Amino acid sequence: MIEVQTLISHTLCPYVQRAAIVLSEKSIPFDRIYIDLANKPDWFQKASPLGKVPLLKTEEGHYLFESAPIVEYLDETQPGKLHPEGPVERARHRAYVEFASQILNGIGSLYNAKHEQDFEAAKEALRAKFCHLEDQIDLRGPFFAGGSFSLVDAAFAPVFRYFDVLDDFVDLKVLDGLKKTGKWRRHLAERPSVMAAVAGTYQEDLKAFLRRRDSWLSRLLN
Ligand SMILES: N[C@@H](CCC(=O)N[C@@H](CS)C(=O)NCC(=O)O)C(=O)O
Repeated sequence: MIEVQTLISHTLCPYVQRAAIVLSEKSIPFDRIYIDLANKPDWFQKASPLGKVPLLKTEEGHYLFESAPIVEYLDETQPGKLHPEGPVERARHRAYVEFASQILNGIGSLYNAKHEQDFEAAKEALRAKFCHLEDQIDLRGPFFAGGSFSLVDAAFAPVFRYFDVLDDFVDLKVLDGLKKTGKWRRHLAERPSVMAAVAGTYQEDLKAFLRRRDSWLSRLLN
């Protein structure tokens, strides 16, 4: 029997979403196993040397860890390239995938900030990163690099998903006036692979997670 690939997941993890989006973009059937990160099973600890999701169990039973190598593995082994051909453009795309990770760290600083001053500083740092990003987005759209979906899109869709939830509660102004970013964000939100990357309970689950942070943002959500 041919095994399908398995994505070892957590319901809220943006890095897991990257892999789920790429699997869907490439129409690869896959199973998901959800891990309680507060209570990691032994098999997971053994398979994941950094103790993190995502993990991808390949059809041959190999465990791959870290979202960037996982999505590159999928891109190299399955038809429909999501990385550009040229080495310079490819390096630039890899850099913007890392940029998305740094923005995710910034979102973490925002929702963990205990005091207003740290919260405001995290907001400003995020705003500066998005202002830089705005200038990097291809004018033609609808994706980061123009007409075709890339791994950079898979990395940023989960970033924007945070703002879709936060916008209901707080006027962060982090993305205000960034026209290309706004268009790109709206387009990604409607992409079937992006919509399918999380469960229907994502919004409520994220809100509950943010409320439990006991942070400045938690108070704004309550
Ligand atoms: N650099 C990693 C980051 C993955 C990551 O931070 N995963 C988080 C969940 S979103 C995790 O598993 N954390 C382990 C823990 O909370 O114990 C990647 O790109 O895959």
